[in-house]
Amino acid sequence: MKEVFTVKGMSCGHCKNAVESALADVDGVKEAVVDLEAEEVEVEFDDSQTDLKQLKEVVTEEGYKVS
Ligand SMILES: [Cu+2]
Repeated sequence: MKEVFTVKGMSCGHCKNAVESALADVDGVKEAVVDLEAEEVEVEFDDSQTDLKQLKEVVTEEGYKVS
């Protein structure tokens, strides 16, 4: 499935890469794409292996704010 959520605090390409690679490391995640301008991340994942709550936690652990 595909979900989009807001991530606050991403300011540059480094932040984009940090969020994308942290999400891509989660089992079940197929793709994570950050839109810096929109402050959003779109994640495609297998919901039998992970869920939105876990994905948001991973982003929070990287130091960014989710909503
Ligand atoms: Cu940055």
